[in-house]
Amino acid sequence: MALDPETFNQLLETVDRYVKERLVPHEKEVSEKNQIPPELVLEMKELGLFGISIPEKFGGMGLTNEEEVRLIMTFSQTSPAFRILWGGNVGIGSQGIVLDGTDAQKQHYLPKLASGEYISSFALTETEAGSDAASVKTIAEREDGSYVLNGRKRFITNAQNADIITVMARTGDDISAFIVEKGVPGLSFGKPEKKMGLEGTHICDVVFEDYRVPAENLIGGQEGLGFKTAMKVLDRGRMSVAAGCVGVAERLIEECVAYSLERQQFGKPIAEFQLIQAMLADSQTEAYAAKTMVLDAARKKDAGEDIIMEAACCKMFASEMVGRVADRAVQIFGGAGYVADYPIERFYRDVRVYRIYEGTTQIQQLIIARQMLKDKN
Ligand code: COS
Repeated sequence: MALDPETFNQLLETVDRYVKERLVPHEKEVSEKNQIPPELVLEMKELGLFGISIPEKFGGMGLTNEEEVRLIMTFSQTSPAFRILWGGNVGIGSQGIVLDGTDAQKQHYLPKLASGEYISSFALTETEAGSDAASVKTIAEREDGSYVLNGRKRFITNAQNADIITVMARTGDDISAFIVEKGVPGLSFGKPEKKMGLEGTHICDVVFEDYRVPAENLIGGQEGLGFKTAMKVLDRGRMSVAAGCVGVAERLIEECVAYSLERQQFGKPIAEFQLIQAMLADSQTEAYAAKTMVLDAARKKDAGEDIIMEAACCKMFASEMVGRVADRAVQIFGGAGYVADYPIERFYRDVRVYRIYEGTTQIQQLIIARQMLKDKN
């Protein structure tokens, strides 16, 4: 454990209190204004959330994988938009540098990411690349001491707010990863996309037109490492997404229990009807199964094991699970689950993307089966 158990439990209690007292009351406003209030962003920076996965020597908390998923589960009992704000820095935005960056890259960028001074983002997806990660067309050509980037990235979360973006681009036949800074000519953004849910989180295209990135921003200082960097980053990101799904499911279950005890039909609370109880029990069982899986995979990773297959299992099961839990929540709330005055309708829309981003369910199935069959034939 990076923290002693008592300190870690205090951190979880602080996060739990913060979520309930500060974030839950702002969920509706964030959804309606499509913006997280700046004072909440500041508070989340002060809590150290942006740096939970960054080593202590670079100013982060350096949590173990188990601690990290437990913290994410606790934090995620609110709108996913709040986690996505700092989740970029913790997961896919910073991990390319943590895992494969040069010492100079780590020293320069990680303290800024850990404090939240820099917001980061991850740009792999293009019109013809996403699930097929190896087919990126954005090109990086070496010229003097720089690389010149040309291409268009698609649906990139947090891109417009980001100070740095990890960009996958083609250097000859291989893919390389670059740390791209904002405020340099040649970088522009597409229109903010109107999404099904996740208000408060923004996605847009990122366009490179003769954008010059210094050669020292090539992650790892060597061409051709980018594909594996992206794959390793996504393994880690999938654990965070799975932990986020568990947190949201637990919140939805809590809402369902409270509502079914309060809502009266046929002269008694609907919680007394066995058909409602069956839905509660199914949701509880599935959330518990997902939680157990995520904790097990995180512990394996802490023990130094390869968890490519487990991360994909967790992402697939937890994202499908939270979809079913949200669907049952709408059913238990009935009409109140379908109108926007109650939070269920919002969560139902928000969680749909979990089955898509950071690798669709179908991509996870492919990864799981490949790992199962590897070296067997
Ligand atoms: N960790 C480390 N290395 C990995 C890896 C991982 N998780 N996955 C693959 N690699 C390595 C392989 O070992 C292989 O190395 P060698 O060339 O040394 O043998 C190399 O990377 C190429 O791997 P592979 O042949 O499996 O590449 P594919 O193009 O067939 O990959 C999948 C196919 C589906 C696995 C890949 O494209 C993928 O994960 N796609 C989903 C990406 C995604 O999540 N996109 C969502 C948008 S980004 S938020």
